[in-house]
Amino acid sequence: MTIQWFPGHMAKARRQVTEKLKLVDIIFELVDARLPLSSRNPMIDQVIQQKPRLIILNKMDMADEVETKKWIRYFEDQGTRAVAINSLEGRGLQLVTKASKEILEDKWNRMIAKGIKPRAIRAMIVGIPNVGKSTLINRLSKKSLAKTGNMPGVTKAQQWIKVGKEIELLDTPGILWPKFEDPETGLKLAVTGAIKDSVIQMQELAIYSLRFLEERYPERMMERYGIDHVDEEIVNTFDHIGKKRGCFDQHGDIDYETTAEIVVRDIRNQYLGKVTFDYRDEMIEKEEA
Ligand SMILES: Nc1nc2c(ncn2[C@@H]2O[C@H](COP(=O)(O)OP(=O)(O)OP(=O)(O)O)[C@@H](O)[C@H]2O)c(=O)[nH]1
Ligand SMILES: [Mg+2]
Repeated sequence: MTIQWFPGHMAKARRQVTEKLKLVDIIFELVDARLPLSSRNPMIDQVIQQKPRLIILNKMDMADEVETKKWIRYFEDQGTRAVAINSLEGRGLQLVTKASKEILEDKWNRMIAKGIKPRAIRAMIVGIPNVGKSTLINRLSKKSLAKTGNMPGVTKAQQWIKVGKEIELLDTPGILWPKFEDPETGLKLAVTGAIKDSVIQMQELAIYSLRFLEERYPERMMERYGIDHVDEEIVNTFDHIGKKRGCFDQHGDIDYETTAEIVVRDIRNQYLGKVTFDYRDEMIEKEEA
């Protein structure tokens, strides 16, 4: 699937993040735990430069737990701290505070040694659309007693949210668009809801999803649809699922578009369980090749 964002849009978003960079001590890079690599903005390193960073794998409740652990290790092996959380239910939030303090410990100690009074850590969330930035901000702000007012020396309109005593979070996240030359990345982003359905070819997405399930989770596919493989003639598979789920048009034929929508919706609604689309071992192999 090839989807193009407007380059102007992307440049503007990038500029907004760059402008706020100097206000914060640390970046919370939010990624989708179901696709920890594919949901990153490929320019992220250039955008945030040397700023300390914590990678937050959000929506961990929807992802394959074994893979999530592997991905955390992958990022940490690369020298970047990473934690997994569920913003919707507020799970793992204390890890964010703990990791942030550890990442900035040296810097804080240096400040204290110079006689500078320690202050709260200032952070900004960045991430692609729909990754859960607003949910995390709301979750963190609910825990806090009050929003802090404008801070002297920074943009007047800038609002900060107090997270416990130790962190202050910028109330507006930075949106970084995903960009992808690899069509599979587009499909992964589409199936997890990072791309508007109006620009998605639903049947193509359903075919990708079924092939993925066949490869990774055939037993769950069996349970849901009564098949453990995708037919070489893809229409046969659509016919089977369509019939099972009663997707007929007014002539009594299988409605392929509705069948496709059902498959994609089933995955998004977790009827096929916790699913990770970025497989670490496979992606590292690809990277190394
Ligand atoms: N299951 C689950 N759903 C989540 C989690 N975090 C966010 N969501 C859902 O993901 C969807 C998108 O969340 P938002 O917080 O609006 O995402 P966003 O990054 O602010 O999106 P934009 O503002 O469009 O850039 C919502 O339906 C949330 O309920 C999570 O940890 N687990
Ligand atoms: Mg939002």
